[in-house]
Amino acid sequence: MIKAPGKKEYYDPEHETMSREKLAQLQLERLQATVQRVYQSVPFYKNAFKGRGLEPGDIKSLDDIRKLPFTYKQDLRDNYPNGLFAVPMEKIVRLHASSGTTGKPSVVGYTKNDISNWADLIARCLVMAGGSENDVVQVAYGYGLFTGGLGVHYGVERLGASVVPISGGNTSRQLMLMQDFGTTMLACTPSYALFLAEEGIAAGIDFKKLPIRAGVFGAEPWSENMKKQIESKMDITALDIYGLSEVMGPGVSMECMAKQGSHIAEDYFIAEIINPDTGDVLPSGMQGELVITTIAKEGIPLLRYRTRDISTLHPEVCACGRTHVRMKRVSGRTDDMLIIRGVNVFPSQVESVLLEFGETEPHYLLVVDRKGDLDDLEIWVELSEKMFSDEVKHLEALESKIRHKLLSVLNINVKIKFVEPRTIPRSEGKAKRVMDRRELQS
Ligand code: DLL
Repeated sequence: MIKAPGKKEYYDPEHETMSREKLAQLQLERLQATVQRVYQSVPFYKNAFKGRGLEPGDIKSLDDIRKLPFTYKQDLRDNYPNGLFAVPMEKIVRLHASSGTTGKPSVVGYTKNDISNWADLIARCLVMAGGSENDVVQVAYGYGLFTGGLGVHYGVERLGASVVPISGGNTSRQLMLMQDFGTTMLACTPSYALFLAEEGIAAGIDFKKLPIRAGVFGAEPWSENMKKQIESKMDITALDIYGLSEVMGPGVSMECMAKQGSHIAEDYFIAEIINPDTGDVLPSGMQGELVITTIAKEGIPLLRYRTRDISTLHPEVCACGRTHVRMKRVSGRTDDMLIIRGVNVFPSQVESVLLEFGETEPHYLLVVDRKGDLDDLEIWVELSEKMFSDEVKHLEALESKIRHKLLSVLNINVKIKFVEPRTIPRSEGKAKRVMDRRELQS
């Protein structure tokens, strides 16, 4: 199934390349309307406003957003399932829920307009990755309550490309269809993309000979080195797509071909970076927690949602011509951050170091224990078949190199344990990088 190549520069040039001045005006109008709406229809927000002595009319400029209360994941849970919805249930056409491992999930509801806007935003993202109606997009994100599968699906159709709704898993079938259907774009988590690439190579597939040329990968943090591995193994351009169910799902931001960060769809969302401890807004370029206000959502509009994701904002116009602010790749979550002997450690830092040497497999696990009163971090790293049968001396030297590099990056001593090929569990969705056994022991 071969389609002719076709290219569009922007999906929605008017909004994607709008002057910052016009964009600010649009944002203010949409923010004011959202504030009015939640004040009138969501008791949770009305109470929060009253508690602060705030009226919707007090939001006169974009800077006034700082007067608004934050919204936390816990607020969605406390109002489970639909207490924060701003419209009656008859207006809701779809429900999704976030992947919570404990307790109740946070539930999000979409109106017809929300679903349609989301499809437009994903179509925008696909065009950023060079997509057009001539593409065949294999959606290997999970379908279901998770927003990845269905979210991307409707965007592919909106663009007019062909969607292969295979969902996650069943790797050999993924590879078969990729070849038979002439997949040109792949959408899945980066860890699953890497797994597909490795399995494909092991099965003798030469990706260079396939039409696949781009990947839209997200839903979990990944490093630049991981990106390079996927790109070289699959012979594609790998781009980062970001989003979270509470705020919409995939498509909140998307990396363009200039690869200088991901553009946040600022006509739909207002982004801020704050100091997670004090809640103060930080100036552009400084790292902190990303906070998002939805300004065009009907089902469940959220004010200043605390994403817990750590990033940086860059407002300068991009080489691609888009004016929307770029966020740097998410380096981790404030709540995924491990504190080992008082030092902050993110799995993505470890990943970056491991992949830098290129001698181990990109499969690893951070195992945290408490020995006596001390935290102990051991990093399990998978060896390739070749390395596994290598000389002990070589392995010892590699172990020492990795340990020293990690000491300089993390500022703590860690142990490295090499494990046999294919022993670290693979995931078809979000990868699990940490095994924290500290609580289990105490
Ligand atoms: O993961 C939505 C999504 C689906 C995004 C497909 C991209 C592609 P949740 O399950 O609610 O929604 O998880 C949201 O995943 O707060 C981040 O911590 C993480 N995350 C999502 N995208 C990225 C990314 C979907 N590109 C949480 N880089 C977010 C790093 C990401 N982390």
